[in-house]
Amino acid sequence: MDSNFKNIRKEILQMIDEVAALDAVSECPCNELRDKILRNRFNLVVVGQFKRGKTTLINALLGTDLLPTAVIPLTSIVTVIEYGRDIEVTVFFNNGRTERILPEELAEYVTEKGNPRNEKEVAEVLIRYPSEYLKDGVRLIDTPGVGSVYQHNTEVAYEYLPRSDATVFLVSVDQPLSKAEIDFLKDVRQYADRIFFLLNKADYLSPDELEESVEFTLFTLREEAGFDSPELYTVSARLCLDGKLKGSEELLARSNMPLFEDRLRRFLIEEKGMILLRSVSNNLKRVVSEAILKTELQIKAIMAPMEEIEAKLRAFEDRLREIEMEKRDFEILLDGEKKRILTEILDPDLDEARSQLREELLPRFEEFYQKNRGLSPGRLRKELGSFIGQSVRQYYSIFRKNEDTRISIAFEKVAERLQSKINLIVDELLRYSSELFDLTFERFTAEAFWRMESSFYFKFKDEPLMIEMLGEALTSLMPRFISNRVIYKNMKKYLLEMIERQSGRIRWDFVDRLQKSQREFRWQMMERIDETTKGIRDAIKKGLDYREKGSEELDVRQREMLEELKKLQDVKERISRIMETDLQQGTA
Ligand SMILES: Nc1nc2c(ncn2[C@@H]2O[C@H](COP(=O)(O)OP(=O)(O)OP(=O)(O)O)[C@@H](O)[C@H]2O)c(=O)[nH]1
Ligand SMILES: [Mg+2]
Repeated sequence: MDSNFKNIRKEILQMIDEVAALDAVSECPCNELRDKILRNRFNLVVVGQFKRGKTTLINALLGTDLLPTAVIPLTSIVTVIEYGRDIEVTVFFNNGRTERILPEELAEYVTEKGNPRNEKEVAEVLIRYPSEYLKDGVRLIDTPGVGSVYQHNTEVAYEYLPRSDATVFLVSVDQPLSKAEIDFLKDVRQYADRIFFLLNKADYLSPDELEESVEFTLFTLREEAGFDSPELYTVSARLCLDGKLKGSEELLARSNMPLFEDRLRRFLIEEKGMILLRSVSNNLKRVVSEAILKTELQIKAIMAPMEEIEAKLRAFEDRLREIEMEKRDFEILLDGEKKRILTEILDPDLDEARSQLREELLPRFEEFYQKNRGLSPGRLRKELGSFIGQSVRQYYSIFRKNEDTRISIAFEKVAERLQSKINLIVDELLRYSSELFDLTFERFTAEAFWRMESSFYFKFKDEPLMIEMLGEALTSLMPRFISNRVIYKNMKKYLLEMIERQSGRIRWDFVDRLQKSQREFRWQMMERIDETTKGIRDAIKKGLDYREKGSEELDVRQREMLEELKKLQDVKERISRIMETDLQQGTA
């Protein structure tokens, strides 16, 4: 089945190359379509409470002891593994710095033991690894345990889930689902159609016990977490890894993993992958149809009576003036949508964050003061200052990560919707021109297709959050001899101010980024219309230019164009055929 996907993918890439080589086709959309296929990744996120075997599962899928696993809560940092020709491990730090390390050094960065409470300020680790498993673009994401001792670990799972193509949620046979797990699952129920449940460590139980465990887990998932039809597999990640390391088919079979691996690949590569190929083909067909129309226009401009062409050109220009108005409407709409994201998502979220932070932090601040009130004034001031800096920073950096996901998803939705509008305008323009010149242009709706890398999320995701530290000015302004009570009061005021000020900064930062995204998107959309207009104009003008040339040259050109037209029509037929057979919905 996989090879089916590979073949279709290859064939589409081949057609893109053919199309790109043709005169009538502009190169840019072809490059974009090619990139879309080549750069595609299937993100597989592994989540679950600590010690359920997440890291072991990833090692098992890869068939190697790459990632460190242990009996104590271990993974503290998100680790992303994707295909690379050679092993290459890169650490991304919170402040934007990156560092290449050796695979043996991984534990020093991604584990709680090697990097307690993330004192090294690691944001994420990326491993490139030469595994067949990853070759088709599967990207594995290991996360720290949900509901673990460190709150931020849970948040990480929330951040990655909306972006995943498939999520594996690990449960273990020896422990019933905990409250933390159930709470988490309730929250992510909306992604149910891409969550697979693994009941891991099946090797602990006898077949009878296992059956009981499956029933109980399914019952909990349905009744308590609210999953209507959870897809559950019992496996042993460890047996699978052992089996693969030792080359033992028997262990592998006992691990029960092949069944799940099969299902996962089918889901990722076939369902997700086919959707992508379908969308690319559809868009390629549109590119080709446009090129056909332009070529026909050129031929027409050579053959038709001059007065007729001129009259039609005038009508075309009139139509363009109407399009100018549609462009303005589009801009107003886009601006309104941006404002809506600000007022309906960002501002309420910030309000909530501020009040939550106050509620959480004030009692902790009070407690911290009580514990340290015996210190000298100078020390106390310093301790309180770093307490404030640390807790405010930690809270807001998590907030910002989550908000990033929320806002980027909202923006992408808007972009997708508005892009369909632009497609309609472009199609309408093409249809109008073809009718005007008595040509046929097939109407079809290609779905929205915006360049991934220009989306909000990808552009801004990893910028570090700047938190202003306790200003020198503030501390030095305080008189030297001052009671601890007064310091406490001043610092409390300072804490409240920090909460406000950081929220303001974050807001400013989001607004700025939204504006940039809006501009970028607007520019791309306008360009799309302008390119179409220019394409039509140029085609007619080229045709007219040829009329001035000698009849011999004209003949040659005409023949060339007819040949090109034939090639275009041929590719178009091939695309249609693939879309109607291999890519047809349901056959994937
Ligand atoms: N018996 C048995 N033990 C397993 C299995 N899978 C994992 N383990 C063990 O469970 C322990 C935890 O495994 P990890 O893979 O580190 O678990 P994790 O979910 O990544 O843990 P954190 O990173 O701390 O959240 C290790 O001692 C593993 O060897 C399994 O299928 N069977
Ligand atoms: Mg782990």
